[in-house]
Amino acid sequence: MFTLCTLFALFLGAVHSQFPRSCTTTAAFRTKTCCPLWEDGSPCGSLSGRGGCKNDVVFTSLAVGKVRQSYDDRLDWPRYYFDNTCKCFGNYSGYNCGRCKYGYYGDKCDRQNTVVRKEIRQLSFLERKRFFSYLALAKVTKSVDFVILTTGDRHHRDTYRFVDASIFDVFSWIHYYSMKPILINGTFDNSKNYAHQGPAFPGWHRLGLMFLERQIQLLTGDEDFAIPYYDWRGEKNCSICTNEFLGASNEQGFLDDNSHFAFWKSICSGFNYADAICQTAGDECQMERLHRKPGADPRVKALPSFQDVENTLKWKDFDRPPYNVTSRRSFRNALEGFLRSSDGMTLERNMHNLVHIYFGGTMSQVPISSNDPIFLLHHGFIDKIFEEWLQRYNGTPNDYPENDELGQGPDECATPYFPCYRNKDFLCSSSTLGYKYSKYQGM
Ligand code: KOJ
Ligand code: ZN
Repeated sequence: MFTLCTLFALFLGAVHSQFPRSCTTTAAFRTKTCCPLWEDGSPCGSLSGRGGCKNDVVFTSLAVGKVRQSYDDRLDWPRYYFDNTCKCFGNYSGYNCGRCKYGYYGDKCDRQNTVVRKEIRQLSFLERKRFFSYLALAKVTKSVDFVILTTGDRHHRDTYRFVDASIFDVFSWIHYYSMKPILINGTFDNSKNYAHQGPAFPGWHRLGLMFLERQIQLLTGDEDFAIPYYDWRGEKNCSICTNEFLGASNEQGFLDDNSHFAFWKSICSGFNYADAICQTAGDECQMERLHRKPGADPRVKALPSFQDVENTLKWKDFDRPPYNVTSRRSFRNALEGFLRSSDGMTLERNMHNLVHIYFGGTMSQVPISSNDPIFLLHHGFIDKIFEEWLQRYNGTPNDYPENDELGQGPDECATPYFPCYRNKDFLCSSSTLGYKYSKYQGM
């Protein structure tokens, strides 16, 4: 075993590449340019009118004009790495304008499709099997488009390495990377991150699901693939934690050997090193199996109720000052689960956060929670509630507030997705992004 692992590690060590794989060359970093050639041989497919290489990525006021020694590579995303990126025209999208905007398909990106995300218990036997097969494929298929970052010491850029990961693991890593403590002037701030605890939370996670959904559509050629959701309202216990669905757990809290994800390993396990990034990436031998202990945490008496969801939806303001975990009467903070939804005043664990804690194990640890596929189903339902709010109050990008959370400004790029998607742009009907939700239990 030792020899196999060592060999594997040496093999991966030879891979030198970063984010969009084709933008990880020395030349790309030196020129801070990520404008890869499209099929027609021109950067961003400019010869075919798909897009152009532009220096106009939005960036935060915080960074302007300041020379910073030891600062976070994700601030002003993606400026630390790239100033010039592809700006795509019409329905074209992607890091080289070779893809279509969400919701569009075809060579010319002129075909629309709206996929339907269903409650997992609404899927037919065949649809469910297909979902598990697709996930299995995404877990073992190396991402052609993207590579991930690992570092030994974030203060030293020469320890930054970009390695291969599977499509599912790229998705999982994005969540991990977004919530690493933020490095400012050489010290780490543990209290903030780019995906949680602020107005970016609903949209950031919406984009995460869209990203993986599209990657799986491209991988399988199945344009109708949609991630299912789990409506946990009023559940006495987790009824999908069986081997037919998301897997039962054994005595130690590992997933049952006969379940679909029994032998999946978490990328970035052992995440608790302060100033490195995902040191276990690429090292199969250091990665841990998925843990889950639904209902075992004494702090969680029950999954959120129908009434909890209704109460959350009654907060008309998308978010409110100070736009963090202490925001009162804020839909975002109630949904994220730092606020009691009935009074909008009491700060307590609820909704999204409570469900994470309910599952225990991998799901209850923010840096690695996205490794467990039940994360997709939980966040699918969180996104469905977000969508319900958008429809009830006619939410638009204008409802997204200016705020002080790093990387969470309305015009900042959701960090660390590539290319840039603005945080505020997810406050729109999901059907304009290419998907909608089935009705289930009255919602
Ligand atoms: C995991 C997460 C999250 C919150 C919790 C619990 O990913 O967002 O666990 O607080
Ligand atoms: Zn999260």
